[in-house]
Amino acid sequence: MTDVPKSHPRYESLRIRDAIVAGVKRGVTSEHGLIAHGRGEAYDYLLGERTHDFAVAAIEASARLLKQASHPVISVNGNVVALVAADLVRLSDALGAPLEVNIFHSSDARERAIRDCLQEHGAGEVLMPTRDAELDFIDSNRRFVHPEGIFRADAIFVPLEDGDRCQALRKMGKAVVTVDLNPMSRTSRTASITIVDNVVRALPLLLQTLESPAPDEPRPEFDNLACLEAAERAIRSRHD
Ligand code: PTJ
Repeated sequence: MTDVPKSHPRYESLRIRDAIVAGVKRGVTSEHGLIAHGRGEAYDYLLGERTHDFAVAAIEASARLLKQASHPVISVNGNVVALVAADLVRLSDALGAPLEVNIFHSSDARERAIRDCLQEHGAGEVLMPTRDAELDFIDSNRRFVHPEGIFRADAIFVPLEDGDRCQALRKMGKAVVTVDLNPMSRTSRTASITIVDNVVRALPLLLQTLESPAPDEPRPEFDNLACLEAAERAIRSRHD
């Protein structure tokens, strides 16, 4: 960031904005991604720009679900690669889960740029969309997937998902873990687990949770709708 001092009260938020803008300039993030980011910023502001207890509970449940999955896959789009590419590669290593490019705003060039960016951050093979496997229940470009990735997955980690694909994946019987700052979005309400937090805070915490020993005592069953209600209360009260 060229001209904003670290002492600026909005420094962190401005730093993240710079990362998204750099993603657009580099060809990994779509211009629409800037608008999606702005929406996320608004919710983050209302949530006090911090990780709440309901997000920590969702992160713990996500770590358990992803660890227990027999074929977990990490689905990657242009926004998350601009913001947390290195963490996505670490997550893929920690889970032994492939990274798969699957974007909403269709573009072959952007798909390749996303793959290259992940590989610059240390990823090995990155699965790409193919014409060999198609998801059911969805008409958009996102139905084209890799036969060894999302198509075969029993659990998919897909931060900043769109509602249509989330619904399609759930209808196909797959577990979906998402990160979405909007607890009212269709994705949030359809996913198996929604982490209502900024992806830049949630990913390091998810990694930390995966790397820590699992607690001995049994954990209570995770209730996604209760978690979303807690997030809405936090937004409305601003001091939860
Ligand atoms: O690279 P592509 O083509 O796949 O496009 C990616 C975006 C994110 C642009 C695309 O999937 C899209 O349009 O998403 P939506 O439907 O606008 O949804 C984005 C959701 O993510 C919204 O509910 C935002 O509040 C939320 N969001 C935005 N930024 C963040 C976020 N949630 C967590 N962390 C963020 N940094």
